[in-house]
Amino acid sequence: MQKVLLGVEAVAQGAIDGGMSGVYAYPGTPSTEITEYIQGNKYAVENDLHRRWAANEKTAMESALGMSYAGKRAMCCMKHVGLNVAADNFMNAAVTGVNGGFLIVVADDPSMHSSQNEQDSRYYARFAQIPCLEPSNQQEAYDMAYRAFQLSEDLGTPIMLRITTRLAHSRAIVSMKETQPQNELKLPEDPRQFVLLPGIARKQYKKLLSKQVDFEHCSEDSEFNKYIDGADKSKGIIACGIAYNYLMENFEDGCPYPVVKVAQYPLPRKFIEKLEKECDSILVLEEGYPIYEEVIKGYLEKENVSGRLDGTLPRDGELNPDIVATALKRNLTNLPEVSDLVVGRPPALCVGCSHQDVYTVLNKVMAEYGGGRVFADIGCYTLGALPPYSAINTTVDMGASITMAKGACDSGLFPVVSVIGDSTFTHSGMTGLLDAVNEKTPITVLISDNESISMTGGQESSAKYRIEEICKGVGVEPEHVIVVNPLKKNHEQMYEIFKRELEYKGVSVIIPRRICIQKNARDAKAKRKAKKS
Ligand SMILES: Cc1ncc(C[n+]2csc(CCOP(=O)(O)OP(=O)(O)O)c2C)c(N)n1
Ligand code: SF4
Repeated sequence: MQKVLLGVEAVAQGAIDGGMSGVYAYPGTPSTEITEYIQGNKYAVENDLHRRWAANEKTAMESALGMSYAGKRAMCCMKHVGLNVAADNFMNAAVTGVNGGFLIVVADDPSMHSSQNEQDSRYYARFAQIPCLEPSNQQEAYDMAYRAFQLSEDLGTPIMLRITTRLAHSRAIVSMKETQPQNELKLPEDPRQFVLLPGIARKQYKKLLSKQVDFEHCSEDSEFNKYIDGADKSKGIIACGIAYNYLMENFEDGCPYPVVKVAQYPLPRKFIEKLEKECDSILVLEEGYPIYEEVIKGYLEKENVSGRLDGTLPRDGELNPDIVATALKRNLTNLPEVSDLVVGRPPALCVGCSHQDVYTVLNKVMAEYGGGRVFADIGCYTLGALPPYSAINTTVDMGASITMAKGACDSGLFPVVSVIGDSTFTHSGMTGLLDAVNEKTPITVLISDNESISMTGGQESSAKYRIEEICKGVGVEPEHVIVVNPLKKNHEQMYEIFKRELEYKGVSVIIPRRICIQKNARDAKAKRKAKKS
């Protein structure tokens, strides 16, 4: 059977057909739709595959490893910066190894379309010393997700599948395979495999090191890696992941140069050595950091290797067929004109968004102090950094609003306000709040609760209606946990509360709560649809 699928959907369908028992994930562009596809998939619903959102990427990764421990096939998905959050478990899962197949899908965002950096997750796979798959098209994304569980079980290791925005969010026809049955529950044969006490961890780590040769052989034999010969040996090309697609788009009749197509790491050494022997120079095309260009060029700076490091390709941002053509010194003619309709539109809060009311009042209060600072977080409310609000001074990573506010406050800054959303608070704000409570740090935390994870499309927030209970549980004094309704008619009351709590010499939490208007409209539409059917 064939379907037209987005790259992310191809991953989801491949995992379902590959015998997965559950997906564990926290939303983040461009990975979100993998889990959403599984949540809406008939087979996944009928067979009750695990598919509920986790509180953050670390809890997702750990739960997926737990499913693998129990012998079943588990997938964990996140955007690239999510892997920073899950890195502790990720690195250690490489040492424990797996029982049931364990697939970690990481979606990178080169050019930072909706992210704060463009880190390359292939570094993490190298760091953890585990195999990494990187599809060049949607069919490979499906095939890799389908095969990854078996590969993981055969090699006894987690497998990373790295995709990037362009592949994640474009469609192609995908041929599907027969659905594999799920694994039966089966505990690890070695009861100590997952007990990383130093004595056991040392043995497990040696095991991981001894597998490195197998990983390399596996890459050389992989159906996804290829040596494609070419008549013109003046140049040999190493094309990684989607860059292979961009390369081939340049040549209707096939590439004249020998090419090593790399879609499974570690690098297939034999192919690279052959290319090096046969060609005068080597061009490395990789989407992301120049990781393998650096490896091949080496410490001695081999001069016949080019790529992002020597300026043949730009050092940052996404690749595309035109950039590859320029690197190959091909003439770019007949490029289509970009329509006048395509203009840059800065993102903005929706008209009527509850965050607008929060910033209107906050700006009024902060103006009276002049020198204070607002430490914000990541979510729709980050748009408060732009005019007309220009209300926030920092946005760094999820959870950093409360902890950075604490540090600034420790330095003597006053007043200090933190702005965080409900989902970001439960993702990684709660622990920072505990630090502040423990030291009675005089900060005011605004948890702008729109009952939704809006920035990524309105997924269910994990602590709906329980934010105030969590804050009190962490130790914020009940009289300093205040819920307000952020509507224009309440601005005066909000102003009084904000001002009073800013003056309080301890931790205070204000929760402006009103549902995101987009989420509200979507929920109402879904209800109407359900009623009709
Ligand atoms: C570590 C990490 N994971 C995921 C994301 C993607 N992401 C950005 S903001 C956000 C959550 C926003 O929800 P919330 O804090 O409730 O704010 P809202 O958008 O609803 O206003 C997510 C999941 C990210 N930027 N970083
Ligand atoms: S999607 Fe919701 S939270 Fe985001 S700007 Fe629009 S109304 Fe506000």
